[in-house]
Amino acid sequence: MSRVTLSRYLIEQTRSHNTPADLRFLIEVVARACKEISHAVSKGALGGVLGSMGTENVQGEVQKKLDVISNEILLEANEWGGHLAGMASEEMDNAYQIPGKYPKGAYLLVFDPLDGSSNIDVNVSVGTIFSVLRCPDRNGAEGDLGEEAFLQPGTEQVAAGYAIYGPQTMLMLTLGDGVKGFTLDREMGSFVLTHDNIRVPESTAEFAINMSNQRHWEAPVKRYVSELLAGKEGPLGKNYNMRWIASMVADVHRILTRGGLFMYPRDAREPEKPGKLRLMYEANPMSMLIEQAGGAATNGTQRILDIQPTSLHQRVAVFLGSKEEVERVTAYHQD
Ligand code: AHM
Ligand code: MG
Repeated sequence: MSRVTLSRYLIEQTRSHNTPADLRFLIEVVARACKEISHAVSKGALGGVLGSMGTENVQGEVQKKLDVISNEILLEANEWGGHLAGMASEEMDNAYQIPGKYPKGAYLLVFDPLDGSSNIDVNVSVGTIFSVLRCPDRNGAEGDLGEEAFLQPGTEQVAAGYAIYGPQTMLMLTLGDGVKGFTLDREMGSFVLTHDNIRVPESTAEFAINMSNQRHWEAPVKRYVSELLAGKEGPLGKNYNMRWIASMVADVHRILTRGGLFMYPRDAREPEKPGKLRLMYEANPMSMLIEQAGGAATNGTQRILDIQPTSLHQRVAVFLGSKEEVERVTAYHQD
């Protein structure tokens, strides 16, 4: 049987679904950058890439060396090809301008270059999350691209995906027509289609949440999780299992593979922030993937993809995964 590489899949999409050639090129370039990041991550201590930079990003988080390296790999790979009007990332305060010497294109790329970076030094899976939007018409305006061009709801994403750097490096991708999974063949250097029709089962008996924050949660989440923990004898009448990798990419990957529910609710630790995870480059791309695989994603009160962003690094509460459980915990917020 002939193998379907990412390149071949994208060319077939161009023919059958009119995927524009520049979008195809964009995804190819992102995938190439992810291969490079995968290589850097896999070297670990041998590459001198572990540990911190001694700097903080815009959100006051300590930057790991690999956060910065991954960010640079993505910027350098994507700035010259003429397919982008701008980029934004977890690691940069403001929108990244395409240097004047390069042509500009129709799309915006938003990414978390290395998600779950607290796990890098302990050799646990991390990943790159990305979201592709169209650049709004600038009516001939010259000059720098402002943050407002990026502030589009998740429903406007034309593509979303992540690369996971684990025992295997995989790329999970949606162009709005289901979710495909590609595994990196390291000898050939190409991503090969290995997971053709990814579906999240509607019901599940597995959930993921950082239980250490329990005392800070809001009442609906406290109620819901206590019911999960009550198991067969409780109101839900079944035993649940729990997993928490503290790498959203790895937790979402498990859910895309065998179902489950992922929760990062808002909590009382920093009441002014509506959650920990970022809307534009974590919650939105993951929600698009999960919905495209038949699951659901809300912030407890509304569909994540419908939220109108007001800033680039905005945070959001996240409940995503198997439909039945997402609907249940969302309904508890309405009670
Ligand atoms: P990061 O982008 O700084 O790596 O933070 C996001 C990560 C997610 O991958 C993960 O789900 C979450 O933070 C874990 O948070 P906690 O350490 O509070 O459990
Ligand atoms: Mg992140």
